[in-house]
Amino acid sequence: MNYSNIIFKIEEGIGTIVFNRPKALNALNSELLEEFSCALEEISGNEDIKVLILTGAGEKSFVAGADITELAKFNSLEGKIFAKKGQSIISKLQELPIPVISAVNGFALGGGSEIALASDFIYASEKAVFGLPEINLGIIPGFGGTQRLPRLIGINKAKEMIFTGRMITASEALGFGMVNRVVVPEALMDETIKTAKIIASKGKVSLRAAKQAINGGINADLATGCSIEVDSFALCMSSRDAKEGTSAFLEKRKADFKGTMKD
Ligand code: CO8
Repeated sequence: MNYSNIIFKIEEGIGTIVFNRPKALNALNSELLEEFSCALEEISGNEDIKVLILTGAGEKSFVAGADITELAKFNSLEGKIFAKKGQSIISKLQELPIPVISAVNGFALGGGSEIALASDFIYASEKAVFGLPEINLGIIPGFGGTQRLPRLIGINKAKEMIFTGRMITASEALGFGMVNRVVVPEALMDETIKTAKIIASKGKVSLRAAKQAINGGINADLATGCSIEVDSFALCMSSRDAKEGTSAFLEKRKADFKGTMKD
C-alpha cells in the first residue's frame, strides 16, 4: 500500500511508523487509521522486523487525538463504528508479537495517548504533553483509554486526568509511571533507536514469549499468569534461540540469535 498519512520504514530490523499529518498535529482521521492498520498487518507478516517504533512528524505533536473535524459530524452509530474500528486497530497494535516503543515527541492527546498506552513502553521528549481531554468535547476516551490508563497509573490518578481533561507534562508522566524515560527533544529518536537495537539483538522467540506472558498474565490472577509463564518458558526451551543462548554463554561467545524454533 502507498502511504500518505504515515511514513513507514524498516532499517536494520527496526520498523518505524511516523504519524504524518503535521498541519493537523497528526490527528487521527479515517484515512490515517486505515493506513496505520495496513502497516500493522504488514509488520505482523514480516519476520525481519524485530522492534517497532511509533512517533509523530514535526516538532509539536505525536498525535493530537482523533480528528475533531470528523468526530464532530458523527451520530451515535457512526461514533460506535469509529470507536470499534479504532479499538480493533489499537488491539492489533498491542497484540503485535514484537516489542513496540512509542517515542512521544509532543502532544499525545486522546487517541494519541491511547496509542502510546497500547505500546509496550514510552520514551518522551521533555516537550511531550499527555492527556485525555475528551471530557472537554463532551465525550470520553474511546480507544481504550478508560481501561489502559487506570491499569497503568492507578485508578485515582486516571480518574483525575479523565474527569478534568488536564494535560500533564513529560516529567509528571514519568512520575506517574506512564513514561519510562524523558530526554531532550534532540535525543529522543537516538535514545529510542539505541534501546530498539538492544532489543533487536535478542532472540525473537524469547521476546515474543516474554511479551505474551506479560500481556496474557497482567489481567489474570497470579496463578493463571504463572501458568501462562510456564507455557511460554517451555516454548522458549524448545527453540533454537535457547540452545544458541545457553551454548554461547558456556562457550564464552556472543549469541547469534536467528529467531527460529528450529535450525
Ligand atoms: N483534530 C483535528 N484538528 C486538530 C486536532 C484534532 N484533534 N488537534 C489540532 N488540530 C489542528 C487545529 O485545528 C489547527 O488547525 P488549523 O491550523 O487549520 O487551525 C492545527 O491542528 C494546529 O492546532 P492549534 O492551532 O490548536 O495549536 P495549539 O498549539 O494552539 O494547540 C492543542 C495545540 C492544545 C493540541 C490543540 O490543538 C488541541 O486542544 N487539540 C485538540 C486535542 C484534543 O481534544 N484531542 C482529543 C480528541 S478526541 C479523541 O482523541 C477521542 C479518541 C477516541 C474516539 C472514539 C470515537 C468515537
